[in-house]
Amino acid sequence: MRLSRYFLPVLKETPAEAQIASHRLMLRAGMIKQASAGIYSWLPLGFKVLRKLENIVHEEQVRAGHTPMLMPTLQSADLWRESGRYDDYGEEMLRITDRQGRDLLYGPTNEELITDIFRSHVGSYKDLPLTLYHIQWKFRDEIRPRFGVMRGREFFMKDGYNFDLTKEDALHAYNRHMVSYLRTYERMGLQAIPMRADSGPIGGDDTHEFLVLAETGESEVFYDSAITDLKLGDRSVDYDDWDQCASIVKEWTTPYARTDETHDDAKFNEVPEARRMKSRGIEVGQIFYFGTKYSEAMGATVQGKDGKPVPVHMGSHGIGVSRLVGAIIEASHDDKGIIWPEGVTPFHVGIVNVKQGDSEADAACDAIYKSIEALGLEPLYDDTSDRAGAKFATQDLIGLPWRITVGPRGLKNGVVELTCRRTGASEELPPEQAVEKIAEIYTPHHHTERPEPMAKRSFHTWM
Ligand code: 5CA
Repeated sequence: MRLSRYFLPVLKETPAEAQIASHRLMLRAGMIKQASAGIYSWLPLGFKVLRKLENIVHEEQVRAGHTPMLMPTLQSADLWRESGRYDDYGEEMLRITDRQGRDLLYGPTNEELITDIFRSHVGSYKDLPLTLYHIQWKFRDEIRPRFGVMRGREFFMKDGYNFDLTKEDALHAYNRHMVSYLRTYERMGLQAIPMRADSGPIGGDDTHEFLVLAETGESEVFYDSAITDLKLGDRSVDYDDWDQCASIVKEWTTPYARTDETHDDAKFNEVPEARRMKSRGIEVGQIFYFGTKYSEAMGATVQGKDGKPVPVHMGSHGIGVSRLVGAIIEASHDDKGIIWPEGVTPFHVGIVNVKQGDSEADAACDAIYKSIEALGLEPLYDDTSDRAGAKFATQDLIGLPWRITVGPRGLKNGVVELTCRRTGASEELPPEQAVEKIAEIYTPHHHTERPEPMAKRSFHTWM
């Protein structure tokens, strides 16, 4: 992409309404614009990151054996009356009446709708296990929307629902979700710690939240620092292997890690003092096992092995996709701007022409641009007539992990400059070698967060 043809409305001033870094930086980098309280337009740069995260979520869900679909944003109130949640959900639910006087609502989650689909089409234990999910906009009329996309009213969420014959089967589904979530967050360059949590309006006893540690997080968290050493890395996971999934879950759930809702001082004090950590965290996902709560209320039964109808065991599992954009920035930025992890960056490399209009510099930039595109990577070429200083500031603000700087002085010596956004380290090298380095950096074997071969990482690999 050439910047002169893109839409990147960066702001010089820090917007007064933004209290935390990610909100400030998303506004300044031209990623989002507030449409009304807690509701945002996703401008091209923000939209690109959102789509990248969505794609990673899809790939990891499909890898775990879960099936994508799409349910609508508007739901019939009648379904929610069946489960009893129409009245229970309270003021957070946005209720709408259509011209026929029918009660609708903008879905805050989809347990009822998916259970209705299930009971209409699935009748036998032979059709189980089944896990269906979608990634769709949700609406919760939060009393205090704040921190930009972090606590929005309209937000983008992956929600998945497992249907199983027995509790044991459903607990395997729970474990499978936990493992697939660990992998998902790692690919995004994040560490998200599963913590025993409270189930709230979703219901059920077994639930974990996934928290990214950050000063600005809304939850208070208590954990054994040993858990921060755990990494899934590139170990291969067989999602049908109950024992393997259970042992990974055990590894992550043995060290103490809880939110303030379930914190237990006595248990926490058993952790050696030097490893006892108290911090704040951003909740980027939550998994639930709630047994037959919805299937009993809504008559979702299957014919069991003995021919008798049995209510299915269910769980639901959510990832806050739009919130993750903010969470990644909270975890990865400096005073100059965002620093994208390579797995989610909107463009792979920035090209800065310090002397636009200089025929040699222009030609060198064009050549680099074309060779990077030929690698299947996306460069963002700043071909505007801005001063070099302004171009660098924009690059630092929008946080592409790598920058190639091209100018007449370097070109006289046959070199360009390759700069790493995270460390600030620069090296001078011939243009072809800079391109080779970029190719090498984005080759999958370098990055455990990106286990898929490059050719398979196009937009629709999960379909
Ligand atoms: N039905 C279950 C699982 S699908 C459910 O709704 N879970 S949840 O309430 O925990 O939401 C899932 C994830 O959505 C949360 O972990 C959080 O990351 C994200 N989320 C929830 N509320 C908001 C909000 N107001 N703004 C942005 N993201 C949110």
